Amino acid sequence: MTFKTISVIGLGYIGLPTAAVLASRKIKVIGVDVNQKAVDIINSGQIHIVEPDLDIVVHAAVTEGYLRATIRPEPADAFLIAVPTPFKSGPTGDHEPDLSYIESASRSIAPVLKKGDLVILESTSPVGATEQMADWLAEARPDLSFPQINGEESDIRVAYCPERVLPGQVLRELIQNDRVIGGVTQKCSAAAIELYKNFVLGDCIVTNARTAEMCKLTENSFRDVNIAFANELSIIADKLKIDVWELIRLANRHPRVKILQPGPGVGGHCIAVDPWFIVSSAPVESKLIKTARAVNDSKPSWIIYKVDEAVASYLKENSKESIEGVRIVCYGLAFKANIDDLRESPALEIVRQLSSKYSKKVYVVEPNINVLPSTLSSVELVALEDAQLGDIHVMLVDHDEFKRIPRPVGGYVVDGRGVWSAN
Ligand code: SAJ
Repeated sequence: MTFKTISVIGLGYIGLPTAAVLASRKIKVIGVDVNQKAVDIINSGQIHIVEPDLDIVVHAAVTEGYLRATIRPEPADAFLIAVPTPFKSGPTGDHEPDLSYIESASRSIAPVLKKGDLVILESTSPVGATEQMADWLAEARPDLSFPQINGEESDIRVAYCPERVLPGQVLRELIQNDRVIGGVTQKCSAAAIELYKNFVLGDCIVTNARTAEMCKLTENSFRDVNIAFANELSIIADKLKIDVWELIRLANRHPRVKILQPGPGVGGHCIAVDPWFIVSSAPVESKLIKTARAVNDSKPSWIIYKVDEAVASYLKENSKESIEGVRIVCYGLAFKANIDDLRESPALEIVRQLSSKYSKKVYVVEPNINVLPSTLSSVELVALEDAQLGDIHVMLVDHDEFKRIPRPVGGYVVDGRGVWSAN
């Protein structure tokens, strides 16, 4: 089976790099997105998201004629679905996965499906989503046979293959990471392997769709639980007057201990979301996973509490100062180091809350952005060189630029990332 034309549905942080990499292998790629603006930007050879080097690959793919974007699905030999799976909104939707984007993507490709086509779901999904997607396709196309009903002899092949790339390193990891391939049948897996082998240098390991879905959720939950351990440890260490960064460095000298780094909370659109998909499928059984979420979600409030403590100490020491005069400088807004992505960023939330508490006296240094989001209207964006004006210094993101500056002298420090840890 050769794939002459591959369609990627959803041209976001995963879909666009995947489409561009496939096109760079001289395969005709049709990218589909409901956002006309994104489609126009891509067709002009540019990109609407931030990811190192992606602009170069997309520009080459579009100008060489291998990648084209559209809002309406067209016939292809394979369809790769990479659309969001957010939480349901509304009072009953708390932390329940919303599969409506997958449903509408499936229903939009159904009319152009033909015998022999492969459909792969890449979106992070709760267990059972691939079977559900295959059912939506079958419902829309009763004239075609599908593997969940007709097994190996089906007209259409269906598989789940989660993306596992790290934002900031997407192009490298897309090619080098191993892929877990969960076909609905073995022939479905074999077809999916053939597709990925066009650009994946890592191993393609076969399992069933449910295990592949759970594998992706497990990876991100593993990280969340381990970060929660580090975050809890940081609060315990603070209470016991121990430097948690030194403590972790020492404990990690043990050959079988590898503690992650505490921070101001867990941000981004994956690690703070995906564990809930396990919890919603097995709420009674997922005790540890649920607790880890609570620990990580509570960390921003703890940082704010530490800032309040620092402000109180500062005012005690400087009795002539008033609370209105205290200047708080926050370092970083992004959800992690060396990126400009503010989505679900704990740093952003901390700065927002501090600015409503200590109005007009909160400053932020964020070398990766030029304009502050509208939620921070009373916050001032300042250059790193101006940061010394602060009375309280709050380290929120370990950007490389911040690692190069010494711990501020004469001010109070709340170091949420261990950048200024003594050892
Ligand atoms: N964080 C810590 N301490 C750490 C590591 C991370 O506080 O020791 C924080 C970060 O600051 C950030 C959050 O966790 O706020 C998430 O950052 P991350 O680098 O752990 O992960 P993401 O969200 O950028 O990407 C993750 C990756 N998953 C794993 O490493 C298991 C990536 O491989 C996935 O493809 C991605 O989620 C995804 O799309 O699901």
